Amino acid sequence: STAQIGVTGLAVMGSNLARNFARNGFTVAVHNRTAAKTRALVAEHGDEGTFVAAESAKEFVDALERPRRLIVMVKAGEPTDAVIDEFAPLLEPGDVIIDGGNAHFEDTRRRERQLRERGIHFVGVGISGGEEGALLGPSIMPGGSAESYASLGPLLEKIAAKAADGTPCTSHIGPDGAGHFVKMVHNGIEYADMQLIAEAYHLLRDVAGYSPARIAETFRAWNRGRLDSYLIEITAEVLAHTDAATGRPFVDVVADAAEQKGTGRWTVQIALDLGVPVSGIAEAVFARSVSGHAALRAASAELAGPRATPLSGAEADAFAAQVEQALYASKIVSYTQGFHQIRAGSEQYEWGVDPGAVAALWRGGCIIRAAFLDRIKAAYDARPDLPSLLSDAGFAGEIAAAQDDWRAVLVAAVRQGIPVPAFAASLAYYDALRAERLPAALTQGQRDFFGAHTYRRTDREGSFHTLWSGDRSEVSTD
Ligand code: NBP
Repeated sequence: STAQIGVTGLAVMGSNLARNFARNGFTVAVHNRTAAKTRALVAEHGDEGTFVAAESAKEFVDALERPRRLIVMVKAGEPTDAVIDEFAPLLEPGDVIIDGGNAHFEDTRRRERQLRERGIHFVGVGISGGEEGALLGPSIMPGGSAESYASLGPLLEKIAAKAADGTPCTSHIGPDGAGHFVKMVHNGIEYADMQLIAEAYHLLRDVAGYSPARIAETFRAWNRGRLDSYLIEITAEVLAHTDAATGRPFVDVVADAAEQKGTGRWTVQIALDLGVPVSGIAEAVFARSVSGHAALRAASAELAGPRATPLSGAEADAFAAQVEQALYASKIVSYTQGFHQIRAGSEQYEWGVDPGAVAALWRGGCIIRAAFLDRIKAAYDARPDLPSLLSDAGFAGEIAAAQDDWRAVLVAAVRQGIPVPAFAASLAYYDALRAERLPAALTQGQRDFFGAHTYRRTDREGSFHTLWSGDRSEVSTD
């Protein structure tokens, strides 16, 4: 028993994670259901560090130092349960099973509960950064007992990405499902970020009249400013790419139907359960869904509406600058909504998640890594009980400065018939929060009318009902 850590499940993520541990000086036990993959990993990458190849579950468990730390990197869902069921009987109290897959946090809560009864720590770890991140340094979001983090944390800190200031992009998020929950919201924010960028692209293309190459340049320039982020960087790469077969811009030969694996959908489903308005993320999920409805779109192609007339010259450039403002303001709103969801989840499940620490560990390794996250960390460090990111004076000031352009971009989009659901939802959220009175008063009146659902008044305590089908007098219902 010499290995400090074990990885079972050696598809792309597991192999790369195992190699990352080995390259950082850890002895890594490796195991896969199909043993040929284990042998292939060691044959191809054995020189990168010290691997202990295990063919059977028993061999794997025996290779691990006690308390054992074993990472499960198999397909999320039933395969994860199958692997846990296989390994748990071979383990001893104090051992730690780590699920690095994209599990639903409710599954993680269930598995943690079941294993805790046997004295085994179960750590649900959200890992972001894709294949390359797993190998070179991902952002790691571990949820589980403090005791298990004490044992596991130092290893994770070693293999995690490092932020610009050198801090590892991992820290203990909270108990049981907290890590997978935060990873889920990360993915929801990723969906919103991607949709906002897509809408900006659409506007630059059809309203500013820019070519894909020109838009790539524009994103490169934005990436040198406050929008500096991995997603903006790769957007420029994708837009600058030419299809070898046709010589056309790559973005023009790809089918315009976006797919999804489901973590964005989970974010919205859970937000609905928690009652948290994550409208930007929801619009991003629905936008992918709309794009995929080929028959519906084909049947709607003749619907009336304006065709965009592109601008040119200085007008186009001025519009592009406004789009940058709209994109930045909308991005602040989607992070505001995502952090609200994290706070709500943390309260619901009593996780004690530190939002500033979450912002800190998203600064490197993950898909939404961005210079902007330093600002979010600073906002929460200054005021850990910040009710909303929009209550931070810095962000509020930036939105105040951006909002005229933000509104102008939406006006242009609406006039020219360009769908911008995430931009529009973000602005609507902002305006709803700042409104002195919302039409929700009318909604309450309607609910009282048809269902006697009662309402509260602005001038008196208590709950009331109007006798709508009688003499319309008001009765107190307390
Ligand atoms: P996959 O999700 O494709 O899973 C393949 C692995 O699962 C193989 O090792 C396979 O073993 C094993 N497996 C299956 Br399938 N059923 C099994 C069972 N019943 N018992 C034992 N092993 C079983 O691999 P991946 O793309 O590397 O992803 C691993 C996890 O990481 C997933 O949960 C994924 O959602 C998550 N994740 C992926 C990314 C990414 O960028 N791909 C990023 C972040 C997180 P076999 O070789 O014997 O078939």
